[in-house]
Amino acid sequence: MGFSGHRPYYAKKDNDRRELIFFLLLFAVILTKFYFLELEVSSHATRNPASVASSAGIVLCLTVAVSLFWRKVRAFSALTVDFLISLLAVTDLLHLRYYSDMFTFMNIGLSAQVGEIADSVTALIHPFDFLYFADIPLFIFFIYISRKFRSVPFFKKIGAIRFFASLLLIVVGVIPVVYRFWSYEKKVPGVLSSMWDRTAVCNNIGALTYHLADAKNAAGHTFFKEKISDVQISEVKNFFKEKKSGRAPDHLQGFAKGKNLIVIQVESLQQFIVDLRINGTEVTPNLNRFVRGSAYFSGIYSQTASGNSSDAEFIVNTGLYPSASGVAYTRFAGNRYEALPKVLEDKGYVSLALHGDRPGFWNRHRMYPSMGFSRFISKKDFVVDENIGMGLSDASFFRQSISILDNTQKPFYAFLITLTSHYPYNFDGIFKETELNTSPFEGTLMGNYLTSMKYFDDKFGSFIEGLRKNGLLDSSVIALYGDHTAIPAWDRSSLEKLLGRNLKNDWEWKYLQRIPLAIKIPGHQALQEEIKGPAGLIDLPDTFAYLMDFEFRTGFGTNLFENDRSEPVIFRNGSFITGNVLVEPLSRSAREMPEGKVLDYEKYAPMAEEVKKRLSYNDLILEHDLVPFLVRED
Ligand code: GP9
Ligand code: MN
Repeated sequence: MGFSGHRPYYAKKDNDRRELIFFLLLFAVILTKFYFLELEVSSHATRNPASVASSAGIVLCLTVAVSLFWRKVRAFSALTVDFLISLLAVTDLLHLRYYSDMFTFMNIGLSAQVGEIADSVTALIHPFDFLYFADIPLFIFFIYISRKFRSVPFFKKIGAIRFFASLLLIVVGVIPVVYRFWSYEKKVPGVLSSMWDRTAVCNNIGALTYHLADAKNAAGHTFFKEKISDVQISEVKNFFKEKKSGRAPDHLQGFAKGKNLIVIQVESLQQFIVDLRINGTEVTPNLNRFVRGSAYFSGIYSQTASGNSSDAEFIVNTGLYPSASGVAYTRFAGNRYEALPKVLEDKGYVSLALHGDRPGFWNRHRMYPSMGFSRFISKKDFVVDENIGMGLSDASFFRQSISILDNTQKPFYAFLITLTSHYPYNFDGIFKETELNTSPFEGTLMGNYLTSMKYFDDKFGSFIEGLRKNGLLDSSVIALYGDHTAIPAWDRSSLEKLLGRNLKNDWEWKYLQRIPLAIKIPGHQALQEEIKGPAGLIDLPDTFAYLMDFEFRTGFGTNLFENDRSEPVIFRNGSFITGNVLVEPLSRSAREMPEGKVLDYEKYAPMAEEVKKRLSYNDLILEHDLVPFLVRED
């Protein structure tokens, strides 16, 4: 009697072990790949235990799930999963090298930009990167050898015990993932939906958990989109068709036609800084001088939402409001816009954006081409001869920008975004170069902020001098504004102390949340006056269109030079300012600013409806990529 027909006990045991070894190896190999990837994201990757557990949880769920597949396709499925996930890791590597950013499913479909990286793959890929796929032939060899020398199949049928044990393992894997999502969101609310810095997210929660969060966002936005009817599209279209522009001084209409446009977005520049003195010293003498030589708008309120700097950029360039949820720059980079750079390029301008941070921060490398910028000069392109805080110092940024602008074809639209005066305002390099007696605020957030502003001002002064020397000062419209507020609510008391004002109430606080806006019109001296009416950055594109004589068809704003402006300043949460009244429809409140006198809400209810309607149009435009329909002639 031979052994045929009977599977010997030791062979069965052996077989169990081989399959177990296969999946254990697969688990370990995938985790190792992402371990090395995370080292490329940051050489001092955080490796918080909760993040490591979450990565392990994801790989556990994947390997266990694939180990339940039908025996005959199990090997193929496992190796396909391994291949795809290795491809994801290598795609990340290439994105990191090209854009200093992680790959995101949100940007799939931005074909022009995918092409950009595809063209450079050979230059970006390193021989060692192929190691990410090296396990696959080894696994195939392992299975082949085992099959050759054993009579029993490598992969087994799934019995009940194994099935339930696997389900249990999947539950065990899911727990740390859910925990990491929850704990990170708790620490940094909104971070996983806004994804403002994907590499930072990756460094905090691990590359795999980042990808899971990113895939969840992409799926949410793709599959849970409400349908839009033709009637709705025509309604939005009519809104823009019927948008009336009020009367504005004739002598300014088209006054700056053909001039260059230089827009400077200053990080965290809040309005109270203008003309501020501390211990007898002017904090921003250069800015103050610039303001005196410009049309100065002192009633501009920040309209940004969770996109901070990127929302300010978005508002100024597109004339649209920020996204109702998530961030426009990361959610809607695939949309088509009639934004300032595109409109000006169509008029023969060259448009360029300059910023001293990594190109992937806030998804700028994707969003700028979508808005029509033909060049983006980022930290990758500047000579990084001085780094302060998040990136290139403002000193170096402004210095290099002068010669870049000098060498740029005219006319141009240059959009400059400063960086050094970023929260928490205490980067070393600032203090080395800047002297300001901030007593009694030394060493506090307020003291550091004032020093940061002085630092910015010194460098801005040199920039203006540089423009004067190369003749650009007299041939360019220069607009400067603060992107958003600087002093958080928890530090109200410092602002009260600095300004000697009581800011206890919300409307007083809101009144202080203004950001300055100054527009210098070359050759026009008559405008050196303060314009106090309430307005927002959203009004900038229409204002440039008026001054420089072009058409801007899809913005919600209106020309800031209009006489008797009565447009409400709309905030993303539906509240608005009209005249000196702050209206908050959610709490049905209307108060006079800054004193807080209670007014009859009902008087403002119709305007609240109008505001709601405009914000809903904005959402439709973003969600359904409507801009091309709005400008199409029927
Ligand atoms: C970084 C900077 C970020 O590029 O623009 O500013 P934030 O959005 O954090 O204010
Ligand atoms: Mn900012």
